[in-house]
Amino acid sequence: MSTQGITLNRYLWQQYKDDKIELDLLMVLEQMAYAGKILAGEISRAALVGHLGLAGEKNATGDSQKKLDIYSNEVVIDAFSHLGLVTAIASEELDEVELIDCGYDTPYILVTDPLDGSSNTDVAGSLGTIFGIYRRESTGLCATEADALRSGTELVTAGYILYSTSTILVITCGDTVQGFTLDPNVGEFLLSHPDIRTPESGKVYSANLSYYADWHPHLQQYVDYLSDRTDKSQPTSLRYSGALVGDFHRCLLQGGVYFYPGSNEQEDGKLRLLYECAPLALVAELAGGKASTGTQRILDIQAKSIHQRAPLAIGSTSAVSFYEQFLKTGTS
Ligand code: P6P
Repeated sequence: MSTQGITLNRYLWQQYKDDKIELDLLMVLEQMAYAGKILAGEISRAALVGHLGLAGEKNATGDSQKKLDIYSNEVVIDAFSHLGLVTAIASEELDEVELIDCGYDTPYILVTDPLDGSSNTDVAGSLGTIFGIYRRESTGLCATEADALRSGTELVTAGYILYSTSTILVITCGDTVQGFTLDPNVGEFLLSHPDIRTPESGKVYSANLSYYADWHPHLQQYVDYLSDRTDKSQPTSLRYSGALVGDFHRCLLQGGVYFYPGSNEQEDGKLRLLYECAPLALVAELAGGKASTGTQRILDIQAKSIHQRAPLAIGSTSAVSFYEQFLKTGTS
């Protein structure tokens, strides 16, 4: 490894000196990276330490919780408790917004899916942590749920950690998107994907086609069009891992579109707006991509409840726009 590797801390310190990031936000991102390092190690050892399988509970949105879901949530909470920077957390694994550090001047709110892709935990599939940071608006000693019910346009920063063949931290920093790869030999995230830009189009589309029969007819026609593989300006290769973070990361770097639409059974789909769709939508847009429900920009949606769901189409601008057009008209 080159000794010239730029660590996350060195990168963020330079951004601070260039007035691109505030010092307290630097610390918040460092803490998220710290949680990611712990989770990367624990996920890779899960089978050896009894962390596979179900925990026997369901989370607030009815998903069966895996042992790693609960462990990941605890790691993230511990990383921010009593730090004096994050006053409350809205998490997929918590029924309500959890106050973790009351204080009149504790500035930030964390929204997070501590472990995205839980169906992959027992089969060594890719997993992720999704996070977004809002500046607190309330002024009392303790934050309120309203501090977390925001629109994505208010996010101060957002990103994700992908646990796969390597552990990659992607963050928004100002109006840029930066990627760092964990070097386990030194325990540091090193800058590996500077200034990420999403290609205008791409080969891959990512969706669970087993729900095809339950989708809007226009969406069925869209999938039929892609499956025909003759329009090379649109995605022609299907990739679906069961982990949004991994499937989105592919679209972010190589272009393409991930979509999880509403259906006859679930009108707003499965994904949660606050801690899955909005943080990734900020990453997508700052990298030159697009994120919508199919009819509305994700970042414009004001969250009304912390576990509110939203349909999602995210990735290359042209691919998402084509998806929106087909959903509206049923034709190319
Ligand atoms: P399905 C994981 O639970 C998740 O939230 C995303 O990471 C993933 O893309 C999707 O749900 C998988 O859902 O219905 O295809 O199993």
